[in-house]
Amino acid sequence: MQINIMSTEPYTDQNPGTSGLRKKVKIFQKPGYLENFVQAIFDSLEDISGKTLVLGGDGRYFNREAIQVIIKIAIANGFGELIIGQGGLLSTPAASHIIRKNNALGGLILSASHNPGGPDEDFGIKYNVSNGGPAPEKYTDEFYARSKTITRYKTVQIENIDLDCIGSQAVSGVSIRIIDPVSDYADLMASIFDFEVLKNSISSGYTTLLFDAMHAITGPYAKRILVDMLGATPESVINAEPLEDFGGHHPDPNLAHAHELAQVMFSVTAPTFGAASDGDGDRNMITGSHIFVTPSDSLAIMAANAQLIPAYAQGLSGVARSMPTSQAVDRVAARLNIPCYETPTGWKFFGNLLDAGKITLCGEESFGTGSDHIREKDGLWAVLFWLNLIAVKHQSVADIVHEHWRTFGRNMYCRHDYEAVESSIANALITDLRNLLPTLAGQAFGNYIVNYADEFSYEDPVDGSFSKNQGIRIGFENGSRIVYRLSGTGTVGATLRIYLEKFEPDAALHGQDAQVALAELAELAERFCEIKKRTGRTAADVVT
Ligand code: VG1
Ligand code: CO
Repeated sequence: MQINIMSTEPYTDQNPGTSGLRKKVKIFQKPGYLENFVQAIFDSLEDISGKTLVLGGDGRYFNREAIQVIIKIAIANGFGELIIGQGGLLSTPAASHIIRKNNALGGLILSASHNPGGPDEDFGIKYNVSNGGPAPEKYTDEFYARSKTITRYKTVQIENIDLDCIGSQAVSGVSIRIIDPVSDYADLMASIFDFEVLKNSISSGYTTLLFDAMHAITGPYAKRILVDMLGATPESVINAEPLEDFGGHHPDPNLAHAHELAQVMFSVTAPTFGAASDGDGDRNMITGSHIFVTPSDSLAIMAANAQLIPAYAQGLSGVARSMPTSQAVDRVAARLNIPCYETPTGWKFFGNLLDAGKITLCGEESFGTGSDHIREKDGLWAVLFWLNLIAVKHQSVADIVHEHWRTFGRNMYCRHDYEAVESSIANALITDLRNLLPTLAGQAFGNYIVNYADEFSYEDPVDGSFSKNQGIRIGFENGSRIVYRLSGTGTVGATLRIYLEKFEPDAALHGQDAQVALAELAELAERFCEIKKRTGRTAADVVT
């Protein structure tokens, strides 16, 4: 095999964020940009000779081209086997499962998740390690360091691989397997949930459902599992065909972007259950007839009811949530007498806890929930979890949520995002907040007395690794919190996220609109950071 050593110039901006390297497609198309990053990853891995690499993406614009480039670099770097989803497609959770199932060294997942796709939109690439989870920081730091000094990459000159034809072939001595992207994942789901109960609940008409795949990766998965295997009507899955530009939309499962679903769920024709997933299939939004379940509540409800699901009938070893996620799940953990871990934002921080068996379920406020079945968050898994709960509890989504609040109290919660803020403004805002922190403790603001004001850092209880500057948090004596973070997944300027949380024990007040309940906290949040004043904006771009 003839390996070509190509000389290249390093780029200085290949620092992976919360979930891999995300940039505009145009940046990925710069000469050597993709090649450098992939080679930097391979250079950082210890021994790849003869090992297996899993490869696939969410089907967005540039997915197929990127896969052909990566195949050639992977062959030149000595991998023994490449496993690729047909059409270059693999959802993030399916990729995680396939890495684990095949004892692969790792995988490259091509996605910018919920960011829009198309020639002028976003692309992304993420390396997952052998446990199937996102590369921890010690890896990503190395990828970045290597990318800054790289002077050459290796490739081979071969014909493009036919990505559409399932089967194996040997190319330059490397086995290339094109697999069905759905089958293994569907089998895994059938091993976790009670598919018989689900089928009955759907065929009897007790559960009617609507799943919005948002023209992203979950279409084929949802059709196979919900329609073919569980018997839902074909109309139950909408926007099911993956498109390179997601039909021009943000494949972001929230009430703002999944508006087609939201409209139906709050209408007279609403089915009992509605859900949506994101670009790469790891996020989920759960709704019922006339009710939206916040992701933080969803995690807590799953934890409280997990024993009703076959795979979790033994109970949970523990749970975890990212720091800005509401403390609703903490209350469940306390009741169940199991540990609850608080990690920085990003799924990579759950991997060690899952591997060590310290937790069974985990989640984030950003529409992400998952379990120890893989090492990524998993959108369809969450959908099936809820469908399974509805079927065995024989309760509506609204009843399940309201009963949960009555039992545990309600953590009123919402997040305000200010997108594409000029970086200099965002950085100054964070610096000023940092300086304000030491002055806040003990101060009273109306009914809110500051209990602590600090910057979150995390020591991994398994390997002792330490992550600092993971978000600014201001906690009050009544348990309320304001959290500020800059996003690590955006591609334009900076995105400021403000997370607001207030605990409401009084059942008579559980029906309140969260925005109303959190209005005073929102004002305090503005008073501390002055995002509106600094940017001249009058409101957040997205409220979830
Ligand atoms: C966001 C979310 C975070 C999530 C990450 C990746 O990160 O807040 O909870 O893990 O996206 O999700 P950030 O740094 O922008 O806040 V995904 O579905 O975009 O891979
Ligand atoms: Co995603």
